[in-house]
Amino acid sequence: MKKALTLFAALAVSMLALAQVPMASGEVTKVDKANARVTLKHGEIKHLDMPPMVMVYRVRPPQLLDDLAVGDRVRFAAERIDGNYTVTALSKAP
Ligand SMILES: [Cu+2]
Repeated sequence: MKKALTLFAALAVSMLALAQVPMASGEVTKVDKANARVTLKHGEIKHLDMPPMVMVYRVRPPQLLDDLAVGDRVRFAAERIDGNYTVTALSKAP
């Protein structure tokens, strides 16, 4: 029971963290599954102080790259983790 509660608490915290990262818009210009990297042409990302640009992001988890192709328009959450710009959530834009 205690284990389940701890798991639930961890899940709630991670969902909260996810909810606090604003989603940005972008277009995929390169998918690098071997290195778990994606290149995105993105709009302004205020919480990271970024103007629109093309840049490479680390992807965690790498499975976010499954079914992703060059030219796809996406919504994504980017965070700075250990000094690396990292995509932590990603979905194709409708
Ligand atoms: Cu950028």
